[in-house]
Amino acid sequence: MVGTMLTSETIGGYIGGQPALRHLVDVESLTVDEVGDGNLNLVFICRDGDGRALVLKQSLPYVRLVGPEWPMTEDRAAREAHSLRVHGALAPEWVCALVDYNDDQHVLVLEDLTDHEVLRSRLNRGGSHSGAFEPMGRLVARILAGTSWLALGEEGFRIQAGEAVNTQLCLISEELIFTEPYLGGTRNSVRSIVDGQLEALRQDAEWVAGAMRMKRRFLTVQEALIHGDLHTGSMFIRGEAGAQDFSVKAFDSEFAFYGPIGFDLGLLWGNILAAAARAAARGEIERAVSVLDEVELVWRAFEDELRSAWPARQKPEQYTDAFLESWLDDIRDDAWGFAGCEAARRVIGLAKVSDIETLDDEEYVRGVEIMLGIGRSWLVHRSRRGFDFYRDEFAELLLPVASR
Ligand code: SR1
Ligand code: MG
Repeated sequence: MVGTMLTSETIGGYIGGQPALRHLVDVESLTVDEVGDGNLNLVFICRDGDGRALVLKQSLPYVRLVGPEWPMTEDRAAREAHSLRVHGALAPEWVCALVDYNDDQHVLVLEDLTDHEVLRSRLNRGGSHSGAFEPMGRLVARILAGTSWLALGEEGFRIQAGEAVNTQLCLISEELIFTEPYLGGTRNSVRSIVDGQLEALRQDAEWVAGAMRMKRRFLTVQEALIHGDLHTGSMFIRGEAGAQDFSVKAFDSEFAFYGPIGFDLGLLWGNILAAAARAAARGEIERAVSVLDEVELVWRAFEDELRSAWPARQKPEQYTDAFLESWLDDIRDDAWGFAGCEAARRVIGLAKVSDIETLDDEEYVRGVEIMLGIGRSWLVHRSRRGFDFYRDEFAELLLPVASR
């Protein structure tokens, strides 16, 4: 059903009409801010005179970034509600809680995380990354351990995967992440000062074939109910690592579907690279190196959490310890490939990242060189190279051009 679009003026009436919500805030004293800065939806923060708040998110029948000329199913709100419930049950400490979901009007009511900030914003202003990514590596492992066939059994797994089909949102990813940056498209753009870099890449058959390989993996691997868009703009953070109020939470999982778990890890890695490239481009060399170290920390956390969950799997006589080792190898290989695609698309494609876009021209050229250069290497070599190799390759790009 096509619902009515909420506005700051109508939202009090909406909350007042919902038995599950009207006791949570005082609608008479409500102040409402529309704060949606993502690419797709409306987001309202509704706070009453006593400071109690609800966060409402409504999916529009089109892509907000582009406008009504790009229609988009509002069912993505149901995909998000479902994944928030499932992921939240597996890792309540690392997932934004869903308070309520109205399927008729495609409205999610979310935990008030207004005391957190979006991780990308923190990183862009030079804030601490310490401890920010490890919980996400653990979350991805919990998702894998809790939604794969090893948890649900083979029949239950197929049923869950069938119910989580998310065709239109997957199509966005197929086009924006795996097709247009490599084969061209009217939605691509870069500043003209890097046209030469892009032109050289487009002639690179290995790079294009690598991306098509990852598109095949994205289309055909059905492993777990993945988040589907796990980047630094889909993470909230509060406080500093080690402090009592430190908190990291994933949100915005409307791209969720049963897909390759390496995609969630790869998107994290690609966005860690964006933050590292930003620091490098601005001459913050130490920070750049320590941000990039988060790539390996994510992997170690993921691996550690998955190994801890491993004894509880179904059918251990079939899925042996040797199977786990080869599965981990496959996941890491996928993660490198997906990370390489994410790095390229966040520079070239429609949905760019502020880490790079807010750089001045001179910094931008350096940032793009790192995103496209390291991204290419990750995509083409994947697990044929390792963390140390990629760290060294990144460090090499930090040297002045004359001394490379
Ligand atoms: C049209 S949607 C563009 C991008 O925004 C989302 O956050 C996803 O990353 C998607 O690819
Ligand atoms: Mg989003």
